Amino acid sequence: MPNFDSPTLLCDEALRDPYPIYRRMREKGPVYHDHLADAWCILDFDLVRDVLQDSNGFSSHHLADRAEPVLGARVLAQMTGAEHDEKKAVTMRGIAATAMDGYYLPAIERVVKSLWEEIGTTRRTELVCDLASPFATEVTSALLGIDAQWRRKILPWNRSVVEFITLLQQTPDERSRRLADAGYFRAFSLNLIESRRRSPRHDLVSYLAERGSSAGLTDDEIVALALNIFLAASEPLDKTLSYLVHETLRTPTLYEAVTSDSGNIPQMLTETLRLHPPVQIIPRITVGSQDIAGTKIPDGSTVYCMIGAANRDPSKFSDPDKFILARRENSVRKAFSPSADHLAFGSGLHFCIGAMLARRQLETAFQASLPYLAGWQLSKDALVEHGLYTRGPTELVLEKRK
Ligand code: 2IO
Repeated sequence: MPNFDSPTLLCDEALRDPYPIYRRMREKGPVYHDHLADAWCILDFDLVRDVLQDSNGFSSHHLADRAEPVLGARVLAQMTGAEHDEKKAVTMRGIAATAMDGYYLPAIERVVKSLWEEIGTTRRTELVCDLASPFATEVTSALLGIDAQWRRKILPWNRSVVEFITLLQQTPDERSRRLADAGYFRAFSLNLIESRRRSPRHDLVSYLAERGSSAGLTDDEIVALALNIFLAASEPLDKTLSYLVHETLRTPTLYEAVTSDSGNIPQMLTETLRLHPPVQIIPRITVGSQDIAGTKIPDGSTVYCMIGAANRDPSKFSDPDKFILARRENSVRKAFSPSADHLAFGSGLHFCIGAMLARRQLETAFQASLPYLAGWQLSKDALVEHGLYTRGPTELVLEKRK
């Protein structure tokens, strides 16, 4: 019988601010069974990392129900063994060939500058809407090769895909609307793949259309991958840029540190990702019964790796809720690799393949924003955050300095 005083992820409070709930869960032990969500929440840093590194005992086959209905085929996060390695390798080569080439980063810089020029014509701005979201959409579309004229059309489709995959509850009506939207998005992508195969350009869809099949990717899998990359690359990007700006403007010493020495920017990003990981939950399913820190979890159970809780584990990070620029326990050197001291990019076999790309995109965008930030300050109650599976600012209001 569930106890209704027990902390649960299925409540509005968790969407507004999950951190007090994580603390209450942690008080009950490092593994907490959320009855309402029917999931075992793992809260400690070391345990989360252990689970993510054991892809035999903790599988990601839940994506067959959570992602495949909208993506239309299996994605890398569902694969293992030689198939996984081969298809991941071609995808990573595609990302490198498209984004690490001397054209992409300057293009990002232009996008960010032109958004700030537009913002500069006003006295007040809501930065999620005016900067972070259009930035995320534009740079992700540019990577994949989706022309500007389509962006407005695909955004609601992408929203539906994101919601289908990340919302812990949905009504049958919402579910069918999202499935329909996803169908339009897949049809659009298939069309894009076929047209890029006929006349390739310098973008990731062209790359995968041309070389994907030699790594065993079917067209349906390339479509799934394109949708996966669109959501996985754009959804966390606007959130992290908004947090970077918010942390910088609310602490003058941080602003000083990043403007006087751009060498501090990677550290700024590293600590932002620890304190505000945009992906808060990484689910897994137990294969066979599993023992985690003395708690026995039955076969086939849902386990939630709670990234936001692990990244603020007090036994790992001193003063864990505080932003500390040069944290010794959060090394910038390892921050974008599988041995990172934070878990914002996951860990193990399915460690984020876009970590390096994210680093470059965000460092470029943040650096280009710094000269403009001088003219702005946070308004009162500037920041509104929302979300649990993916979480970030939904409002960040700035006003011109007098
Ligand atoms: C989208 C959830 C934003 C991924 C999923 C099918 C796979 C995978 C993740 C991240 C972030 C998104 N899961 N990226 O958690 O590709």
